[in-house]
Amino acid sequence: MQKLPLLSARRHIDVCNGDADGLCSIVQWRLHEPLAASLVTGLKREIALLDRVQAGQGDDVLVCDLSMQRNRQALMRLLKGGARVRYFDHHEVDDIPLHPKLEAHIDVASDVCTSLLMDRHLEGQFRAWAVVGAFGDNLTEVADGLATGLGLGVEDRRRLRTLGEAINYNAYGDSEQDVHIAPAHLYAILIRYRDPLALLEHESIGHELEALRQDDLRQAAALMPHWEDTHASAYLLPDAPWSRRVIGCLGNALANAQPQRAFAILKATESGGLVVSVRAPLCAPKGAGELCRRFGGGGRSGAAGIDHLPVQEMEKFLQVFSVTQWGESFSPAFTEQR
Ligand SMILES: [Mn+2]
Repeated sequence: MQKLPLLSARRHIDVCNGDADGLCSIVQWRLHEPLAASLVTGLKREIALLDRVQAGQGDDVLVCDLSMQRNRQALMRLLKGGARVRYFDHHEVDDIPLHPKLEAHIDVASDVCTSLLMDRHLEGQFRAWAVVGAFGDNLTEVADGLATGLGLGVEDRRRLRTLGEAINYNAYGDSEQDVHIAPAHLYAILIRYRDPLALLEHESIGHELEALRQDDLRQAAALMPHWEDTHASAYLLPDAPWSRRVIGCLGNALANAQPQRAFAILKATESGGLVVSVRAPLCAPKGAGELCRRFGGGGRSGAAGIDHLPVQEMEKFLQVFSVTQWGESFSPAFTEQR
């Protein structure tokens, strides 16, 4: 039977984090189901993106790599309005609503990311894109293993890694003025290619982003740690366009270079506070989320953050950071001291 062209009023709305994991999840889905869809995305820090979505009866909404916890109200509004929602994510969530119109693919294991959940759902159809997303989320080992399974050699694996890290880098900034290309515009380039290696061959964007990322990392490398001991280091960054961009990949770069060490990166903000990013040691990725939650932040066990730390809390934060037992829960002895 011949398929009729799709002329219904049904709208397709894709919503994702503007980092590599988010964008590469949507890319996989839209290569699989190439329908005209509108995209709602933003910078890394813009999490409550479902608030911006209007959809109702008969509409299809795809959500990728956005905390369900942080978008729950908007999700319930869309479901009640009659929209069908497919939700793929790997961020912690207290409970997933049961609703006939919600299809949730949530897995918070530390070795998965949203691109990998999409890859699982699509049974590896666009695995090279899943690999790019996973490299972007710093799941280097998993990504490298999957790429090897695709028969890719060391050079191609390195290319996919660089692309993932470059896309991820591009999502960090306070506003679109800080970043090289708005994530929505970057998506429009990515989706032209079924194979990310072909994108690298035909487009300059991957190489441009990587060159800028290296420039910003060089600026950061010139800084001395604000505090360090044998197992952890804390850096204090000024508020500048380069530091607003580099804050995401600097943690990964430091963690990859010294997998035994925990890192805290504190950056001054325009409003006079600090934004904090914490990495547990790569080889014992536990404790970061717990530490950040004590200061009003959140995140996963291996990587977490605090959106706003008052300057007067900095010393207290550094003190708790310095006594954190990485790889296990906080020691009872320390809990009693508080
Ligand atoms: Mn992610």
